[in-house]
Amino acid sequence: MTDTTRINDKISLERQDGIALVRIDNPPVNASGQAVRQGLLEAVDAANADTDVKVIAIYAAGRTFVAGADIREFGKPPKSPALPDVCNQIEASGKPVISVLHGTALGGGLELALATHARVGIKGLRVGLPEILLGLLPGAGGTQRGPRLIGMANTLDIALSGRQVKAEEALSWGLIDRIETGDVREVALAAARDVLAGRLATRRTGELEATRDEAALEAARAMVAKKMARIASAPLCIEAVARATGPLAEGMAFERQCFTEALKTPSGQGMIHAFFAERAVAKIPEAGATPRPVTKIGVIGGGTMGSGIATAALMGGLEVRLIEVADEALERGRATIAKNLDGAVKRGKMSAEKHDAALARLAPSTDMHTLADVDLVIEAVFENMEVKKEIFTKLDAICKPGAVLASNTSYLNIDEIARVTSRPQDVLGLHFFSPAHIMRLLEVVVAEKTAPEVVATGFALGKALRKVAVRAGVCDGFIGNRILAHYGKVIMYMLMDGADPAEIDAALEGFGLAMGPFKVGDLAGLDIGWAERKRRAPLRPAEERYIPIADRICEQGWFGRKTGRGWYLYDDAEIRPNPAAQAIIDAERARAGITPRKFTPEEIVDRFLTAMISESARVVADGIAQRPIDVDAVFLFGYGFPRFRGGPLHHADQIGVAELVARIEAYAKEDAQYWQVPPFLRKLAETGGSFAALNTGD
Ligand code: T1G
Repeated sequence: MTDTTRINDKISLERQDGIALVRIDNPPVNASGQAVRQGLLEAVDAANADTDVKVIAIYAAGRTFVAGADIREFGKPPKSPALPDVCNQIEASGKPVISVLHGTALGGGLELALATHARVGIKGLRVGLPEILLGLLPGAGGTQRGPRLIGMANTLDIALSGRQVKAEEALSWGLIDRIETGDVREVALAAARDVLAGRLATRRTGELEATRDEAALEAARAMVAKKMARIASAPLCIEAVARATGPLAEGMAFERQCFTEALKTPSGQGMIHAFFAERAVAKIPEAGATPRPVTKIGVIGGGTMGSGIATAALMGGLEVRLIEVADEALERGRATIAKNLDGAVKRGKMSAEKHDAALARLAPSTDMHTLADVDLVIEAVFENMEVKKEIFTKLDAICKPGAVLASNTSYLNIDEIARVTSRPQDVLGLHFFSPAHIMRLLEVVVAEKTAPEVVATGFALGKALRKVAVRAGVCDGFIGNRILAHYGKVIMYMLMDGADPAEIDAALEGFGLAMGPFKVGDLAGLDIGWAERKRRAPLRPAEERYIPIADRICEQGWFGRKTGRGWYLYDDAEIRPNPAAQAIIDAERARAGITPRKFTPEEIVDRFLTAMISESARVVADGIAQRPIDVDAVFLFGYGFPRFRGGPLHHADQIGVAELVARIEAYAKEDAQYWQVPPFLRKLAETGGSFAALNTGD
């Protein structure tokens, strides 16, 4: 006989044949929010109080077991019961409590499972302690029960990497006790019966002894010092794990103290913000529109970008028609794609069979008419408006009705391109970032007449290619490159005034950038920026301070890595500053009558960030980016902005809007043309506002 009680709207309790089934149902990922925690306690208490119940099994509905604490509760006043207390009370249950895990049992979800007396995994399960990816550490017993069950080394492995462990590996460690297949509830019933029949052993994890593993602790400390120095929670995590050999209650108290401390650190705040930024950007006005189906695409241009985009599309399971003007260029493109796919296999991003299947979906051609049946085309030729207009005119005649026509242009006006077609509603920008099969950012540029379902199609394509798609309006450079063009000037001003390339790179890498701007320029090719500066020259205000140093470097034919020299020399093992470039810098300073002055790393960072933030504020004010968090996502996923800083506008709130206004006003005394306080920023300062408050839906 079965009877089911709804404990609350997230938890139900079903009882039959001496078994109590506790079901969690909190879409989308069964995060352990307050109602889940409260309901779990009440359900387990009720089961313990029921003399007919002999064993309790906890499982979850939907696509996954509990995927963690509810991150949306962080930073808000804590709501009891706290998850560690729920775990402790479940573990203390007088009757055996088991858990059945499916999907991704992560963070607080795995900690909840560790507090049960046995764990059954459903095939395909992955488990982990990804709190480190949020700049935190496990805060509900993971650092205490983990070492007791799987040892300190394995606990440190997953708690410091944040990686997801497949069920088979978890089974080999003893993290789960068996792997089953089938319906979660049926598996829970069967496992509960096995407990009653003595076929599934149960024990309280907290009663096990943890063994101190000094070698693992020392190795972790060394790794963290070398590779995770900016993540404040990492050393705290190690010290919490080290406490696991003591009494559980003391270890849990210490872990809680470390967790609370980590939650307050800038890196904790930054990485939580980055987590939400990656998801918030999908909230667009066109989200309700139905995307058009895309299974076959055309890519025009087999150069670096075109072949990168084609690679990403093939890895995303699409058929790709690669178009080039001549056989030789086509073959180069095809070869680049094959090399990219080989690299993906080497990096473990793709299996060998998927590699072969992807390559089989590639159809190179020099005939644009082969695009007649594709669902979407991405034009990725060089940045010349006339060439693009010519291509879109042809596409308009060749492609089927409803085909989406996209340009990968980095700067150019999509409205102007759309106007040459009879179908402007089907035209948008899909701006990928190089290398396009690796960088996750995709700017979806919405032109004046772009139809909502075409925007939705761009976002759906982004999801299929595992990109972080960000909605952008039409302007020169959209979001990222417009802001880059602005702060790129301040980098040149500092260069002209006395800061050398290596000093600027070192200062910004010290702030956390993956790579300094001069190294980035050498990597991408200085000729790209040179062409851009030439294109923009007619638009440049006469009174704008212009620094010709980079032009002089390019005039020597020094384009960076691809020519063996640029700002740096690449002709031997280590990269070193190019003395000839320094000579040009010195000559240009002398020619301008400038006596070079010293810049401290702090001043370099302050000027760089203030410039980046001020243009970011303009981009939000102009509606080119929907919200500040969209600008954060662009720089986190497309420009190597450090994740532990959360993004330029999250970081702006850490600096303080009023302080930023004061800095711009101070700098304006040197150059009032460049340094102007954006009205949007001044208003924010005057009203005591913050960028965070503008992230509606965050
Ligand atoms: N809390 C709140 N919302 C969450 C969430 C969470 N933990 N995880 C996901 N979401 C939302 C997400 O914002 C999105 O919402 C929707 O669910 C689908 O997510 C005490 C303190 C589970 C692998 O770090 O890794 O436990 O945008 O698009 O690609 O020690 O979500 O649709 O409105 O990512 O299928 C630890 C984080 C928390 C796991 C699913 N757990 N989540 O990926 O879907 S800290 C995590 C993920 C913690 C304890 C500590 C992924 C996923 P919306 P999605 P997905």
